[in-house]
Amino acid sequence: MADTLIPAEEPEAPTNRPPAMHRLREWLQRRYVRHILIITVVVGFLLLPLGWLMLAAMNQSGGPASSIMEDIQQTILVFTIVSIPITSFVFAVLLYSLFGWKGKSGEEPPNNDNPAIRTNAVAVITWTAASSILAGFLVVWGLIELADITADSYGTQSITGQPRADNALVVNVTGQQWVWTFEYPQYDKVATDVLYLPKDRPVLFNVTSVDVIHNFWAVELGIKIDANPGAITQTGATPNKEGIFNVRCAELCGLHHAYMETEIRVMPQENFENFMRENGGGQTR
Ligand SMILES: [Cu+2]
Repeated sequence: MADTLIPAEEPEAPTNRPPAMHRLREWLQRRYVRHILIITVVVGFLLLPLGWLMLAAMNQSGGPASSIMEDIQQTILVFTIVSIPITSFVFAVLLYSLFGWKGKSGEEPPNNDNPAIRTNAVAVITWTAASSILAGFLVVWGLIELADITADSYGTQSITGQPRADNALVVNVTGQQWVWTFEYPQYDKVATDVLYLPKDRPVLFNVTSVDVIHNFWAVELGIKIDANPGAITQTGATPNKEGIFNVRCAELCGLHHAYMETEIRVMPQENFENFMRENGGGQTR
């Protein structure tokens, strides 16, 4: 009779097996389990500075310069930290499989007659609950921050697109290949190629383009919105820090897209008024 192929089977759990907690403790005492857990902790600690490193890189230009960007950075930090235990565990299993789980040639594969861990109710419930709590926390965090950011950026305008706050500054932003122009309608339409903003005053941006699609990205203010030809898109922010920050184009728009950038200069309200007056724009409202 020809050999029939019999699929490899997991060892059956014995019917008189000890309680789940006991088996779990036994499982945790196995050498490879302990090694993987130790590598997880070591890799975790090595990854821990990553969140701060990322923020340090983002803050090289002196940001965040608005509550929106503060929220975004906090979210990046929290998501990085929450993902570290999972990342380190995956890396630990990978590293152990590559370097620790090797036999010498000619060695028999280890004979494992214990039931697989996936048949252990305590272990299954623990890891399902842990990942659900982590994922649930991130969803709730994300939704709360999103609501905050939306309120801070769009809270500067009413449903009809008018500035909501009485003292809101309106800036008309125009993108074209490959420069940005900023017009201040409340100041006799002064126009500049650097974005001048007063500190602590809500700003409403009316964004458009005269040629192709660009994207107005005020990096340290944490806002980014498409600049479409023939349409006006709106966003807003309240700069809360004086200094020089960056505007970039975030939509591939042709040959010099990478150079389509300029500065944001956030200054005290008084200096802003003086600057506008010197450039021919007495406040008209
Ligand atoms: Cu562009």
